[in-house]
Amino acid sequence: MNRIAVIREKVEAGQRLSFEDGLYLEEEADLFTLGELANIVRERKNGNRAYYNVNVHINPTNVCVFRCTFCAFRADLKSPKGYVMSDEQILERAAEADRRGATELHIVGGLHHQLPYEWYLNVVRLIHREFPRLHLKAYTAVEWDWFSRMTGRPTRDILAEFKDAGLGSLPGGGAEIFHPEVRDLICEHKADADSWLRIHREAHSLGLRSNATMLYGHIEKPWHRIDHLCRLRALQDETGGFQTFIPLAFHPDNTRLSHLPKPSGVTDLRVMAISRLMLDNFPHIKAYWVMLGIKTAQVALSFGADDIDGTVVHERIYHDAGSTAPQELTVAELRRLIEEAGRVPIERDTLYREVVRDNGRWQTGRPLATV
Ligand code: V47
Repeated sequence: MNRIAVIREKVEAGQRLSFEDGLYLEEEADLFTLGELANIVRERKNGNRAYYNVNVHINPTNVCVFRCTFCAFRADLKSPKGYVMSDEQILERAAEADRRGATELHIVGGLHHQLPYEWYLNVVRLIHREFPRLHLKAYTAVEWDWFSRMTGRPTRDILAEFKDAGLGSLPGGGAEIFHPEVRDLICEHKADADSWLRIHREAHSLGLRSNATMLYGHIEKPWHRIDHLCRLRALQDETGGFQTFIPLAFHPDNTRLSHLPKPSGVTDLRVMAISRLMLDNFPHIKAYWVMLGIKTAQVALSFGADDIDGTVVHERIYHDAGSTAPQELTVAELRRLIEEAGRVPIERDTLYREVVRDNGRWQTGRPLATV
């Protein structure tokens, strides 16, 4: 039997693919075979459903001590582009999210040279006090590592303190590519792979769920991507705390890697499918439409993805790096994209519970209680 037939048998039997299988898929498999195999796993895990949510992004500051080569969002302390949102601006954004019926606020930003630990804690505390129903998916492992460096306190204690203040879960950013051969070249100073993984392990042990990402299409080789996926899979075996994996396509505009081409649509779909196949213990794979563009995100629903993220609004990280996707999609647009792809749209909250809406009110699960 040839190699792809062996891999097909494994996928059909629900058996785990090895590192070598992953590398073979990267280097030898054609796009349609990848899509077909990934779709088997996608439909086994999530049927014909495709999830979206109603969310709003907030990036409280873009000032950052680090200079990751792929980032167009960050600003130096004294740069005219740098900003720090006031408490009033932060609360107004949360109020906007609430008015829009959002169930989630996605909060990430820079590691400011001068803002103290308490400022970051206050962002969560402030919003949670005023809008306790909004799920706060806040701060990447890189930020948690920074808080620990600033205070000298263990990340686990910090996570516990934020949880008490209203933290709901962790987004998946900051993972980039774990292997030091790549990581040391694109983001030398920030949290390394072991720290990223340790922080997610600690979050899971505190009962917090989290997401994971991989930034691809820059200087990494296919085997770095497979290594990255295998490391995530190993941690998920241990904790089961990851909800969704989001492959992030590199956008080169306005970055120090602007000489590199953008990954092609074919690469986007191949990485999506291989991620679905390798991460056999992740319940969800997200096609983040802001990063992929709407058209590729729609097609990705047949290449392993079962989620397209949400309404988003106010996204900056990708738009600063040249994303031509709109700033926002309405719920009607999200549902139409999903239906046109032959899937059944389901609104979820951050923890993948179905959201039921009635007359502008929302509730997770049934029956719908009055709010
Ligand atoms: O960690 C930064 C990436 C990430 C660029 O958890 C870039 O639900 C491409 O993690 N080109 C932040 N990528 C975004 C992120 C995320 C997004 C949506 C949903 C979730 C979730 C998480 O964005 C960074 C980095 O890997 N990034 N600059 C760029 N020029």
